[in-house]
Amino acid sequence: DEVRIQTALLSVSDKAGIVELARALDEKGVRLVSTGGTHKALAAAGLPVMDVSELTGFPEVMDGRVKTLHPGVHGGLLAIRDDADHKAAMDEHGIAAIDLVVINLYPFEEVRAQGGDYPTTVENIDIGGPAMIRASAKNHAYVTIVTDPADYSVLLDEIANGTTRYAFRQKMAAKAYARTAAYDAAISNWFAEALDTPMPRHRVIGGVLKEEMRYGENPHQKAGFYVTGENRPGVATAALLQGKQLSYNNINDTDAAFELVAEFLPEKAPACAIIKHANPCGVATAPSLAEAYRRALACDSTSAFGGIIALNQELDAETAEEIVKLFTEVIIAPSISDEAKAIIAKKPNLRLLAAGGLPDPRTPGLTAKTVAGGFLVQTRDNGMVEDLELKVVTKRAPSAQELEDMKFAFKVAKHVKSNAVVYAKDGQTAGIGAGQMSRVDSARIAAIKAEEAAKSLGLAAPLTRGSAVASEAFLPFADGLLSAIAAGATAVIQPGGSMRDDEVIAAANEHNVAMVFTGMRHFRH
Ligand code: 93A
Repeated sequence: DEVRIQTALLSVSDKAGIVELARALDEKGVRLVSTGGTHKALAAAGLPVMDVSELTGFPEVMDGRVKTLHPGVHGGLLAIRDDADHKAAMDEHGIAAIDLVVINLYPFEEVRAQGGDYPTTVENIDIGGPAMIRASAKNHAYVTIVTDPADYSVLLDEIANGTTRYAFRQKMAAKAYARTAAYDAAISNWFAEALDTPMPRHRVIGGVLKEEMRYGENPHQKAGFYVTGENRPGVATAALLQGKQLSYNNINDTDAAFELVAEFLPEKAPACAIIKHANPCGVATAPSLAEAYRRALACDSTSAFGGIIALNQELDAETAEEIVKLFTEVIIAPSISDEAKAIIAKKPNLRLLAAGGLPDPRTPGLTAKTVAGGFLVQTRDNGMVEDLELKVVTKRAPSAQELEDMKFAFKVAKHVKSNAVVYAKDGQTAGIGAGQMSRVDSARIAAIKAEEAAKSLGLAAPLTRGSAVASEAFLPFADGLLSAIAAGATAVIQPGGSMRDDEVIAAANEHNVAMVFTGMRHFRH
């Protein structure tokens, strides 16, 4: 099953490493054929290389739109080498066998991510490249296809004796189809965006494996991290500066933390979110980042142990000093100062991620969830309280401070598993109730957490006293409201829209509580 590599066709947009690869192939006596730009680069390096138009007897035309789309190329890729008819066709038409194909495609994904204009993006849809990749991969019985510059060294190891093995060609063929599928998925997603139809019949959803994890949510499960190339700064694009590889749960929680903290604009105030099991156990804004961390921690310092910390701006030395006092699994921030890096380095197991920016909470994008036999897809919950028309429904309107706390609490509630009840005061969560089947239970749990926090901080009264409370979905009855009032809330924010809104409003008025309706729900399951 070994195939000797005699002729290689190299056609790459990303020219990194191609001269070195071509030189190594040349030294093995491999004949090199190449397209315009690649040919130029190789010839400039003094390598003997044939232009593909020499091979086809047809020039590159139409600004390179047609350069390899020719039977002289595709016949050489697709011919079954030991089939008499195929051989006869090759002889008759002067088609030469191509044994190795090295291609990377026009950078459609990069151009799209950089917001290229429409015609530029269209021009970056590669046609000839995917055609050659798919032809070579189909004929992997004879042809070796390389689509990733990271595989150049793997290839050179493989062909140490001048041949490739079937198992290798098969593996590379599988990778090649994943590449063309992901490429077409990116084009399909771009069209969905351009047409503003996020859920059309013809959209393909796909991603490529970024890394395999040691295990999944539990040690007996396998797991991989696939990326869609959306180029949203986040856990998918973040650089791991130190610490062990991220686990499945780390990635899930880090994403939850970073998407939450990104709701708070860095130019408004430093913010910190601490996450456990994908739910926040404390969120705060403050004049300094270190203070934001301390206040987020104060909400539930017990749960924060072994948690995941997300920051909405550069991690500085002061905050790093605070964070290393407690056991933390992961920190993610847009960037990390050099002093902070040095401080975190004292905890070598702590995973430190620099994301290079914050994910834009208003980006549409998609989320997916599997069900038995399929998966559900929806656009991201990109609603933001700043964009909503808030309606005061009680006799008493909220004070400016109450309104700020309401918005803060509602933002956090959006990132808490339903049913979610969040108390907040002075830009700091006071108590969070998550994931209960009954909303009243969530409200009670949030109040209990606040009392515990008050005890551990030595406060005379829990922070819920005089707080704003948010419910991510409407309060169906007055009971939830009454338990929040009992905990000390003076202002309530909720979507509204229950059949019993009147009862709930009446109860609020009776207790002189201010309530606003957002008109938008934030279920999260
Ligand atoms: O414009 S294409 O769709 N038409 C072609 O016939 C074709 N052949 C190769 N794009 C084509 N390619 C692509 O050109 C390759 O996939 C590669 O990305 C690029 C290399 O071009 P050059 O060697 O001229 O820089």
